[in-house]
This record gives sequence, structure tokens and C-alpha cells, in this order.
Amino acid sequence: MDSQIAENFRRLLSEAKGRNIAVAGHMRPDGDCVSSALSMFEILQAAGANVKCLNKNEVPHLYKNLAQFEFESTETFDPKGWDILLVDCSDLSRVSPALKEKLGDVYACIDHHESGTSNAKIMCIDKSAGATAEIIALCATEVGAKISRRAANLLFMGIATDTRQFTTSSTRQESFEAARRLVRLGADPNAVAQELYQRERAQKMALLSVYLGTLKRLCQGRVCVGFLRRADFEKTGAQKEDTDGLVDFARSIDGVEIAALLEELEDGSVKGSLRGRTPEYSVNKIAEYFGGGGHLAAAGFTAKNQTFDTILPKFEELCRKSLDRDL
Ligand SMILES: [Mn+2]
Repeated sequence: MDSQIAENFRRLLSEAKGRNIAVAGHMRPDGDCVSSALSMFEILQAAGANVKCLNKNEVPHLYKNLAQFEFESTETFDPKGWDILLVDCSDLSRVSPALKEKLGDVYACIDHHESGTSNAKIMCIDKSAGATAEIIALCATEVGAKISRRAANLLFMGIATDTRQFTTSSTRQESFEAARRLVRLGADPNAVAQELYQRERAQKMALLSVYLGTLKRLCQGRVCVGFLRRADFEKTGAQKEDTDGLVDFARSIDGVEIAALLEELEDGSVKGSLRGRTPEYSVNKIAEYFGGGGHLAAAGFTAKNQTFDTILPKFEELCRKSLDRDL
């Protein structure tokens, strides 16, 4: 990792004393986002800051036991007098459009996404990191910040989830180095795994079964897309957060190179989650076309005023271009 990133992290901590810092992650937080936000809460508090942790949504079920914490809502937050630290995203529109309206500049940003540009005053951005939690773990240990056992477990969880248990194309030596340091600080990989992989909600499994039933192959079978309608959530009792990870099942099918989950939202938009078998397909570019973004092999979007039928022809065309390395 670039030594400048740790230097910037050191500056963030050295300026923290007496400062009001609101740590904000992207809406519909995943494991990396939860772990980044809550570990930075602890680290900044220890450095003397007055800290809040914001999100548009709640801490998802799977991470609740490890987090032992709840977010304050971005929607009711009054930003006056607060500096914003963005984690696991670089753009306020991914945090909350309502909050973006109320805010001017972002104070600091810690992120690893390919898409999005930040003009934060302090930036700890490493696009080749496996997780934002990986950047935090490496920087915090580098500059000698104290990491509690709870934060170590959370950061380990963030790296494990974003790298799909150290298997994504973004997994690198530093991912293991960060994990090694966290285990040394008391993180327990088995305890984290029991929380993450042996505590699924039955309603999520019911939603998975619906999703698998809708899978459709495009582009000579190389693309696999599945659909979730609003009624599917009512029928199964599943929540929005239960869609997390479903798209990986579509990608796991032999011969599938790009997988997608398209989801109908209440406000008449379509949310897409995309996965590529390799980074070469740059699925972030497909997502960017529909107003989203992400990583080369994992990306997403929310397209307003769309239906599955209006999205699909363009989606298929973009997938074909991507498979031809022509995007
Ligand atoms: Mn992440």
C-alpha cells in the first residue's frame, strides 16, 4: 500500500482532537461498510474526537451481534458543526441524496471503489484494496492507533465479506497481512464465520429460492440474470438487506461470466447488482451507464423510472460489448 495513505490517515487522527466527526457509509450497508464505520467510530473517539455514525439504513441482521451498535439516521441528522468522513464510498449521493442537499464539502474519505471521485480534504483511497476495512486495518496498525477486540473482529468481518472469504480478484497480499494483524489483535475468524455463514434468516433463503427460479440466460448463456419483484418480499417476508449475496449464486453457475440481480423498488426504479467472473469485464461500466458504479468485478446501480422490460435490451447490449471487451 502507498505510504502516503497511512500518512493521510495519521493526519486524520492528529486533527481529530476536539473535532465533531460524523462517519457516514453508503446506504444499504454491507459488511465492509458496517465494519469501516464502526471501527472508525472507535478509532476517532480514542483520538479525542466527538463522533457519530450515520447511515440511511439500519445495521443488517447478520452484522448486528458483531456490531453491538446502531447507526443514527442520515435523514434526521443536522450537519451543522460536523465534519463528514465518508467510508466505503466516495460520493455523498451513495450515502443519502437528502444529506447531500444539506452538505457542502466532505472532510475526509476512506474508500477502495473504482467508481466515484472524491474532493475530500483528507483522502485514504486505495482502489486496489480488497476492502475499506483492509485500508483501515493497515493504516491503524501502521500509525499505532489502538484497535479493540471488537473492532478487530469487525474489520476482519469487513475484509472477509468484501473479498468473499479471500477469493475475489481484489484479494492481495495486503488483505492477508491486514487479516494477520487483526487476528493478532484478537479477531477470531471462526467466531466471525459462525456469525456470517451460520445465522442466515430463513426469509432470506426463501427469497434466494424465488431468485433462483427466475434465472434467465442471455448472450449464449454467458450472462445470467434473475429478478426480484416487490411482491416477492411480501410473499417471503424478506427484507431489502436479504438480497445481499444472492447474485453470487447466479455467477457460480458453470459458463456464466456476468451475473445480475435486478430488483424492483417501491419508487419505480430498478436496482441492479452485477458480478463479473473476472475484472476484465469491467461490470462497473455497465453499472455506470445506468447511473451507478462500483468495482471492476462487482458493481451496482439504481435506475429511476425503469422496469425490467425497459432495462433488459440495453443491459444485454452492454453485456455483449463487455464480453467482447468492447465497453
Ligand atoms: Mn467495500
